[in-house]
Amino acid sequence: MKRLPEDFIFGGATAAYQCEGATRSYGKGEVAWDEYLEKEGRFLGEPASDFYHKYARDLELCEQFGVNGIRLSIAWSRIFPKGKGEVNWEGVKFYHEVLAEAKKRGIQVFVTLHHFDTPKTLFDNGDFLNRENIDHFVNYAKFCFEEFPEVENWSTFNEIYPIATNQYLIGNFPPAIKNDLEKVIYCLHNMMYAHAKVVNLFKENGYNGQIGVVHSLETKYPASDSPADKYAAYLDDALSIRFLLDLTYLGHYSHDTLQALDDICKENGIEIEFDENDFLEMERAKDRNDYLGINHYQSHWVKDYHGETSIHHNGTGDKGTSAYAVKGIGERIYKEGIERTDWDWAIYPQGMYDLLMRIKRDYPNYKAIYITENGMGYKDDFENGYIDDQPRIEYIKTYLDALADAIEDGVNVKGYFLWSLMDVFSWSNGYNKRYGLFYVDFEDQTRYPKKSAYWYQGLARTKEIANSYPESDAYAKEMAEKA
Ligand code: BGP
Repeated sequence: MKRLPEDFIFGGATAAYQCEGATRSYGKGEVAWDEYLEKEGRFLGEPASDFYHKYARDLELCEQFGVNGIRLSIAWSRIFPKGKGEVNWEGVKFYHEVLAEAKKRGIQVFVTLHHFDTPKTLFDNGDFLNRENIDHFVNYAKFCFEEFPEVENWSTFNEIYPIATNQYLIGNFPPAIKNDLEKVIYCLHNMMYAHAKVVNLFKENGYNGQIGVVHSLETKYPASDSPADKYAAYLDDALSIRFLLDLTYLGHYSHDTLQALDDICKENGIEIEFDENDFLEMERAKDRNDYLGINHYQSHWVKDYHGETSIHHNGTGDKGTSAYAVKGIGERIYKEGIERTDWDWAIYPQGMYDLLMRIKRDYPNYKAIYITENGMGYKDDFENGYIDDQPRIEYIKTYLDALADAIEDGVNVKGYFLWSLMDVFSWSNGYNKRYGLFYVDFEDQTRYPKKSAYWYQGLARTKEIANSYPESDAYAKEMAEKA
């Protein structure tokens, strides 16, 4: 049986908009999602998991189930309703209270400054495509560093690549622009520049704690051994992974990344120019990242593709409906023999191992890694208060096995945060895609531990990655008796 280190964090992850609710109360300013979801008419960010009122219960459950770390984000517009200027002190007070409660229960907190929720006034003014907003983000970060010295771990952004592609390529996030690769590239670059500015500010002002960034890194493999497919996987990887890691850890684009970018741009008729001064800032930040947060759920197999961009996002859980082909990059195909979730996410733990080993090899100045998200979206069945989510347990177990192998092979991984701690609202899927250890009844906001919560408790207690523990066996027995 594989083991994880004694001081490992067995955490749970959340994000403000996905759990807090109270989207338009207690002085919170608007975000683009409020209006966007209302117009779409499928679901809203209300009530989410009502963390605004239920945080004490969620943190109590953490303590009870051995979850010794929580990832949460501060909603920028709860602090600065308009993104800048006037402060909403009620929002500030709320986060102080959450942090105090976590401390009381011995739970380490990792705070993300931006998790898909730029205040609407700044979003409508171009979000990170508008360089003025970089300064507003830096000022917001500075305010937080000074106001919340009790935070020990800060992440600047959550998932820069999905922000750029969901907003400007796939179009399933506001402002719902499709197929604009030029915007994608400038968004990635500008957000990485903003990250570097915040890291430099943090270190130069000597604030308390650690700082890092959370990247979504999904491993890419060629669909076949053909040179064309290999090149397609290489291009997909270059834009989605290497672009970000180069800027994080080298402070500039490597020759190979630039070359790949050039190929992608040529085929799409785009011309890109970066301000050389940006790289001075990034070079200063490259050795100052205390950790890298990795969100990793799946891997992709990529095939040569030169047709027009054609994407269908599976936001319903109708298995087999996803399609993803980007002109001049490649087409992500369904690889035979690889199991997928109802949302078509490929379950392939080897992808996590390969990714971790590659970071150790290519970016040896990384200091520590946390898996800041991993987990399985599932349509949980609720039977008399019991939730048998065995497939989720198996998913987590196989990924943790791969993680333990990478640690064994020398990668410094310090913790794992399951997405999600409790069921939360999903941006493009609403409320039927559940991830939590704790089932949330979204009508009355009661929490029910799932079988996976008892399994996780055994894991956190023993640090051994087993198929079952006395806790989960007892739950299964009780469930069978009640059936
Ligand atoms: C990550 C985000 C999370 C969360 C998760 C699951 O990309 O950081 O906020 O939503 O993915 O995604 P989904 O809800 O689309 O299944």
